Formats: sequence, structure tokens, C-alpha cells
Amino acid sequence: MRTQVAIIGAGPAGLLLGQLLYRAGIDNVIIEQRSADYVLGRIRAGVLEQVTVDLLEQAGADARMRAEGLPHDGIELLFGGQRHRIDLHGLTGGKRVMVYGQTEVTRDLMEVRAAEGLTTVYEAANVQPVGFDGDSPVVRYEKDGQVHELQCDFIAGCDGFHGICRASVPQDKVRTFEKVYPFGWLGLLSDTPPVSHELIYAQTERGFALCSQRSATRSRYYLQVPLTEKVEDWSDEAFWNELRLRLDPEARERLVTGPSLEKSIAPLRSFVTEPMRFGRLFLAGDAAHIVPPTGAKGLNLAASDVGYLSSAFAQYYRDKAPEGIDGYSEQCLRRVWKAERFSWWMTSLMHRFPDAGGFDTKVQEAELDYIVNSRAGSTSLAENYVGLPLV
Ligand code: RFL
Ligand code: PHB
Repeated sequence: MRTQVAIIGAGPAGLLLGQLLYRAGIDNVIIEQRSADYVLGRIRAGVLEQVTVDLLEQAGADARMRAEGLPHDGIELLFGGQRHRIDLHGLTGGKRVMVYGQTEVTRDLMEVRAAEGLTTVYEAANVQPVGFDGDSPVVRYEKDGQVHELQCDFIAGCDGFHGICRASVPQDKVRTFEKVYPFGWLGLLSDTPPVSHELIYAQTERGFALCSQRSATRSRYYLQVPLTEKVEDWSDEAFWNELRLRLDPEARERLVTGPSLEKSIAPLRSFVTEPMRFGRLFLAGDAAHIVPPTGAKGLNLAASDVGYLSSAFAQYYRDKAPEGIDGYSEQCLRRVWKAERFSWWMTSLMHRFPDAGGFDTKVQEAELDYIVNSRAGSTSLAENYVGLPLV
């Protein structure tokens, strides 16, 4: 088999890239190690920046998001027992975010890909990117007990944090930067109405909590938990009881509980790989960088990476101009590091750190007080939360 761009990984990065390339007239094949149902079963992000919404439109995968997604004009910060609204819309000259689950984004992209008849190989084993330091890269994989080779011009490594692409690069050619946080997030999804019409980010003595949502009847909640916690040890009842303790009296009163549809623990990590290009291999999304979820940036960075990458390939094939692909890594990393900074800052601001002393706690309280009472402070949070413009 031969294609122009071989994409490894059918998460949001790989699927969106495939669709943007197709629309630019560039042939592509996706190789994914899991089944489509497995990919759709992962409950992850929920907040889309305008940049991501625009890319989904460009990909022709925005119809259901426009109909069912929830545009949000603000978020609430809860600390010291009181909620304070950050007016995202008013502080950013009219920008907002779209609450629409990653599962739905993935499903929409899979559907448009299938409707166009584009090839995705699911349940591929032993996937290997080879020869990307030369002119004829190949993706080798096994399917139904047979070895296959996909010849291509370029390989896009969209295979997430644990993928094979970053791991295949000679270790003396990469630099990595990492910060691991001493806690994780326990998430719960339920068919219950959200506690509030906007997201609530809560900083409390018992730790962080987040009240998010997927629709008017489906909620997503998170609790900061120590890394030693196991999801099996958290009954639904224990989750709801702990969440109640981290809410303000009005929210506690309004909280509707119910059986969980999904419950999982995710560790929090900041991670960046430099560069993001190695010869004819380009990393995008979680394959290249991870952010803690507090800033809602992971999925959005994956989208902006593939936005840049699809434009670079389009320029290469249309104008025979290599400037786009040559500048890809630097262009992405400028945006990535700003999102890393914001995600780290939001995480530091909102969580309880086990080693924090009295001084640290007082500074955290002062910073929250400053953010909500200073227009400059709120504006800085708001412009990062809605997403910085593409450069
Ligand atoms: P994905 O979604 O991980 O997709 C990568 C795909 O590659 C496949 N794959 C391979 N395929 C072939 N060969 C191999 N060797 C392969 N190895 C892996 C995988 O099966 C998968 O289908 O990466 P992508 O596309 O870059 O998308 C990134 C986003 O998924 C990610 O940034 C966000 O979901 C991060 N994230 C969150 N972001 C938010 O903004 N808000 C959140 O609440 C939020 N929660 C989360 C998260 C990430 C989590 N992870 C990574 C465990 C919660 C969790 C649990
Ligand atoms: C979610 O809805 O899953 C979500 C929303 C905002 C975040 C993180 C996760 O910051």
C-alpha cells in the first residue's frame, strides 16, 4: 500500500489531521492499534477553544457540535467558600468556549472519514515507523497475523503519550522536559443534570474539585486525590460525599447524584519533547506534549498542532515549498509552551500540594483574591482559557 501521509494513531489528532489533509487533496491512511469502539470508550476532555471549533468546521465535522455543543461565556472559581465568575466573553472581546466531549469529537471525525471512504486500519499490531531519516519512510504493522508495509512521503506520529513514534527517535536527537504532580484526578461521568450552568473550578482545604458537563442531562465531575488512591476503593457514594464537602452551600444543595457511567483516575503531568520533527516524522498532540487537565488545553493543543501540520503539508504539495514543514516544530512549540505555562499555573493555583507550608497557602489565597478582583488578573486568565490566537 502507498499513500502521501501515513498517520499513526486514530485519536483526535490523527483523525482531524486525516480530514484536514483530505480536504486539501492529500491522500492519507491511518494506522491505529486499538478498535474504534475502544477509542470511543475513553472519556477525556470536554472544553473546545474557538481555534478547535474552527478546525472542526474546516474538516467538515462540525454539524453535530454546532447543534448539540454548549457555548459557554464564563467559568466560576470557588475558594474561601464563595464562587467568583470569570466573564470570559466580556474580558476577551467576545470570545467563548464550546463544551463538547472528546468522545463526540472523535465520533464525528470517524463518521466523516468513513463517509468519504478513507482508509483506517484498526487493531494493527507492532506498528513501526521506519526509514524516516531518509527519503522513503515506511510504516510497518501486523494485521490478522500478516506483516504489512505502508509506503509514504511523510509519517505523522499522532499516537499519544505512550505511542511508538516518540520512542522510535534516536535518544540523542531529543530533549524532554517534565514535571510530575503529587496527585491525580478521579473523574466520574453520570446522567444527572449539571450542578451549575457554567463550570466550577473549586480550591478547598480538602483539595481541588471540578464540576463540568457534557449536556443538560450529563455531568462530569473530578476530585483531586493522592496518587496512592485506587479507583476500586471509591464507591459512587464516597465520590458524591467528598464532592459535596468541596462545594459551596448553594451548589451542595443543588447537586443531583446518580450512578456513575464511568470512573477513572488520571495522573497529572507536564511534558514537552523538542523538537517535534525528525526528518520525515512529525509528532503531534500527546505524542509530543502533555499538560495537566486544569487548563483544558490537551485536546486543543492536539488540534492546533495538526492545524499547523496540515497547512505545512498543503504548502509542500501545492507550491513545492518546504518552509512550512521546516518551521513546523518551532511554530508549534511557541504555542505549546504558552499552554504548558498556563496549565501549570492553573494547576498550582487551584490544587492543594502535600508539601505546601503556611506561606505557600497564604500566597495561593492572595493570588486567587487578586485574580478575581483585578481586571488585569481576570483578563490574563480569560485570554489563556479561551485560547491564544494561532500565530
Ligand atoms: P490520544 O487521544 O491519546 O490518541 C492517540 C491514539 O494513538 C493510538 N496509539 C497507537 N496507534 C498505533 N500504534 C501505536 N503504537 C499506538 N500507540 C497509541 C491510541 O490507541 C490512540 O487512539 O492522543 P491525541 O490524538 O494526541 O489527543 C490528545 C488528547 O486525547 C489529550 O490531550 C486529552 O484527552 C488530554 N486529557 C484531557 N485534556 C483536556 O483538555 N481535558 C481533560 O479533561 C482531559 N482529561 C486527558 C484527560 C488525557 C487522559 N489520558 C491521556 C490518560 C484524561 C485522561 C485519562
Ligand atoms: C471535562 O469536562 O472533562 C473537563 C473540563 C475542563 C477541564 C478539564 C476537564 O479543565
